[in-house]
Amino acid sequence: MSNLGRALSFAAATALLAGLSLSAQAAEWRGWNIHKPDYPNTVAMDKFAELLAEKSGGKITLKMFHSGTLGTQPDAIEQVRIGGLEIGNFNLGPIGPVAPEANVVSLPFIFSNMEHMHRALDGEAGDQISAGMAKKGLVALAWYDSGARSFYNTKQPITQPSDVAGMKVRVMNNDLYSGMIDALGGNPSPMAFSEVYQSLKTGVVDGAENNWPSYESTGHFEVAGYYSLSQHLIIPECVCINASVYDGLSDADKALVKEAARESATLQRQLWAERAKASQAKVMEAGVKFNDIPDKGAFQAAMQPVYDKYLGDNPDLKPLVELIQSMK
Ligand code: GTR
Repeated sequence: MSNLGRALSFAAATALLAGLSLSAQAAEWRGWNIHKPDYPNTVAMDKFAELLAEKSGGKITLKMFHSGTLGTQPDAIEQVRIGGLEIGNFNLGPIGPVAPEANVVSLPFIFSNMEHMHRALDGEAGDQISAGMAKKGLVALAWYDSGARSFYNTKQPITQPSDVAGMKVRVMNNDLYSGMIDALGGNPSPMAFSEVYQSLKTGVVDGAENNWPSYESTGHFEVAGYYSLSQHLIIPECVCINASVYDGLSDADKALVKEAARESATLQRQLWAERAKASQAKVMEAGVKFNDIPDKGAFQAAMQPVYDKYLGDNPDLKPLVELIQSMK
């Protein structure tokens, strides 16, 4: 090799090395979120991105893609698992089919209220759920609130299980939810979040179920005006990161990423509590016909087949179910 050739290949090697070490140091992550710009989760995920950049001195940046622009939730979960995306704010509902431990939160009425859910997640049950998710490629950095989900529909108030009989009800993609509607005598229709408005409007489905903020932010209240307070599911959400990306971080970076996610969760929970009230007030003002279901006993009793199926498929998870139930 000539001297010039040697000099050039040395320069090329140096540039390559510099490039490599730069890319090893600087991370540019992409994040998925299903909600619209002013939703509590959206504001909190933007805060997470801001905190990541701040705490890492610009070494870790996160570009958030809101409003589900990068695809449906089940697809995005898969993307974060395989590393096509680094970050997602996911509801644990659609994670359940991937990680059986996480599916425990999708057993109807497993939590009696939000405090019960928080206590469980902050303790041993939460550790088992996180471990189950990590095995499937998703590390939960922090938990967000998502309130309680109740039924709404285009036809009539729901006060007892037989009111759901014969109704076509949209559910998230998870067999437990289909089983739940079956157990009430309805026809479950698993469907992406983005399709629900049109389906309610055109009569493809008669009803769906969600918390106050999502019922309001999606405009579902405009086309399905009966909201019945069944509160059958209290499902937490995660700020999740791809497990290999997380495992590849230094201990210091792991700590700052977790800290940023947890700080964003504190903000999300505050905003959530405010939005839940505001959304309820907004839909009531718009004329939604609301009814409480003070005694939910008949709905709870009807859920036995859902528990039987889950425990039949996952006998090893019985202690986790019992642990959560014992914390009521
Ligand atoms: C919302 C939740 C979303 C999505 C949606 C749905 O409450 O925040 O992640 O799961 O419900 O019903 O699909």
